Amino acid sequence: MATTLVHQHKSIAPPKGVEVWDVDPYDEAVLTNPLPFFDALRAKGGLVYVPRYEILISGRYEETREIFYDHARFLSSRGVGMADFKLEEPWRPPSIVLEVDPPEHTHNRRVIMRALSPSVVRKLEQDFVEDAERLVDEVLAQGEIEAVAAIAEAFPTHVFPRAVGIKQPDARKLVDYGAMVFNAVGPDNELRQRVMARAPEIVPWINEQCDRSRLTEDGIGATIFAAADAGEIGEAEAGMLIRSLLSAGVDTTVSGIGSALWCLAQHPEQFQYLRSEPTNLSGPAFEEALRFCTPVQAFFRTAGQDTTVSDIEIEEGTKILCVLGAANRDPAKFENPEAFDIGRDARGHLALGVGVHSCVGQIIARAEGRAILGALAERVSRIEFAGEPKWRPNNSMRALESLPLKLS
Ligand code: OVM
Repeated sequence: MATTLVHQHKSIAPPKGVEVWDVDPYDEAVLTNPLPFFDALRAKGGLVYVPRYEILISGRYEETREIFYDHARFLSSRGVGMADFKLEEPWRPPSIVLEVDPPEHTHNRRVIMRALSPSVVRKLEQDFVEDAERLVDEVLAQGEIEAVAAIAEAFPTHVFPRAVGIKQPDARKLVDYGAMVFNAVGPDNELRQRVMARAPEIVPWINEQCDRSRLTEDGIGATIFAAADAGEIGEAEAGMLIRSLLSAGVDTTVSGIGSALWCLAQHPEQFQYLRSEPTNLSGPAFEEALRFCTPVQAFFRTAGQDTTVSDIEIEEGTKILCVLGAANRDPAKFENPEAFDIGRDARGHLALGVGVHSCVGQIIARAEGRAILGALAERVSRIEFAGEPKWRPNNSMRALESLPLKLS
């Protein structure tokens, strides 16, 4: 029997004791200015029910961490977006690392983990630093720049595809695919439909890059195909893991670096502090930017069984939106969370998730962040706004549309 799913997932009634909040977390005004939503969400309880989507939302640190950490009760295999893959056909073949549970997840993740290991990234890091220094010299010579294009997009789209071993990278297609992937986890709203309309020009190109013939023999991609040669995974799976690198490795770091620049422009005293010790503080500065302006604002999990969180009864099939950006500003976890303070201990933030699905590329992401912030701190004496920054609405990613800066 064919049933129409109103919300792309099972219909769920509000659990006893949770506040019902008629908010639209996907309203463009919320997506581009999420802080008031975060505060209200945490104030209303550990879980809140949103009738227009029949979902639960979690915005406090403790509950968000509990749900994200417990992959056995809160599944990824039914999709990390609003659509339940058990009931709706996904827009693309599911990721074999993001949209899967253990034990398959464990097996596939191990292959990528090895390809992105600390020793691999250590070898890349010197190149990242040199590229960052070259880029900073270039933008410094221009004086006024639009920093989303000139730094936030330029840097990751240069260093990451090269590290993967993409022979013919196309920065625009990589960034636009990221926009599709991260908008796809939202409801089927206008925003999602607008980016999905471009799938025919972007998806085939992405899929082509996942073929072994498109990859160099010395990159991260080649290491993944070596696991196929060793019989650990199939050739098709290796290609799917390349797709994961291209899905998760570009927009995330573009957003993280852009937001870090925005934070430093807004807090000149923090940039001066960073300049006092670029080597020691570029890591903590990037970490604090991840907490303060969390790139992946929210992912869903699906309750695989009837369960409880903070005494709230959750029915099997419930979609729970875990708002990592709100959890990262929870005063119960972070002292004075509304202060951007690169001297704080930001560890424990949920920007890179927690548990078995935590960001598998975090070592390389951090190396990129440190390289660019370190180069800025070494070469630039002041970062100022040269116009109004604009945020770009996205169903899961906090990202800038434009960031006019003056560097001196
Ligand atoms: C993937 C992937 C992994 C992490 C994040 C992501 C939605 C995608 O494996 O395709 O963004």
